[in-house]
Amino acid sequence: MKKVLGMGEIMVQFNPTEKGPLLYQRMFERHVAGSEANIIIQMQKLDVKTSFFTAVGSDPFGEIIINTLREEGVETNLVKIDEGNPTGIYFVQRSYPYPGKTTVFYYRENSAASKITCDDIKEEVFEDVDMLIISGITPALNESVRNCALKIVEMSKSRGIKVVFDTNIRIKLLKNKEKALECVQPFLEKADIVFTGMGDLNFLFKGEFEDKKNQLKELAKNTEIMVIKMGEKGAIALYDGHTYKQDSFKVPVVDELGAGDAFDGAFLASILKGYDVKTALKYGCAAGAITVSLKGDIEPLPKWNDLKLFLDIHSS
Ligand code: KDG
Repeated sequence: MKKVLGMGEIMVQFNPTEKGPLLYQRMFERHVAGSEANIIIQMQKLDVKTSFFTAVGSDPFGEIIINTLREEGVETNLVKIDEGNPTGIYFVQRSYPYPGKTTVFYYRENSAASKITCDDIKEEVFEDVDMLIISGITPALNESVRNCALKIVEMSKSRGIKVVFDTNIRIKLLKNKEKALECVQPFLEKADIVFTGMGDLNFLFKGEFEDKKNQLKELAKNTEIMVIKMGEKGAIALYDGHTYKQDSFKVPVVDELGAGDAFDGAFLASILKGYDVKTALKYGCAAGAITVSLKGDIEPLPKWNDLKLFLDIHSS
């Protein structure tokens, strides 16, 4: 088995000890997170060899990110340390104004990761890689990162590397539907595996669920597997002319951030392990449920034993 490569921004996350308005929060826990990194770390925890391509600032937050990747076993030789720009950070507001929902406040403009350009892509990026993970957050950062992300996707495809894309629309970065569609379209067209969520589907397309699904299928013509995550309603996967469905596992929600990434990572690791799509959906939903029940995106990510234990208890 070769490596799975992730590309995107990794930030330091400040997550309040209490739920409620950020305005009144005084105590914060420090975590590390970023959609693609969450997916990669979930895969690494499920015994997949991984590596990450990004940039961090030459500051303590950058050091924390590199240390975290190393502790989790992710290769860091493609993490550039940018002397001139800082590491991005963000704050989280949990369960307010809507119970169970999380809001983010970014401080990532001009961050080291947002300054990545096509010149940073060297042949060593693709060495020994057989799958690339990228999400809609990365091309939404700015034009230069978008071009770099597209180039990595194209270079991956020409080297036979499978491309995985999660639409991951962040309204704070992409504002309106037109911008979001323009941003994700070229990636959807090229991806071998596509993940999306109901929120993204509702934001991007009009009509009933079936219409939205068909519009997505129309854009993602070359996709082998398409997965739609539906939160409390579970998830479906479209593969080889069939639709597979998995119900969600009911758990108390502490922090929903990162659950979709946990899902992607566990689904992909299951497929790489040789499980069928139905089983991969089950592991994906279980990983998502485990992740929403704790704070932080990375810390709750389960290993195989945790997933099996969770599923044993749920089915008993
Ligand atoms: O998927 C969770 C991530 O979105 C979040 O933790 C941070 O990567 C992040 C972002 O850009 O919002």
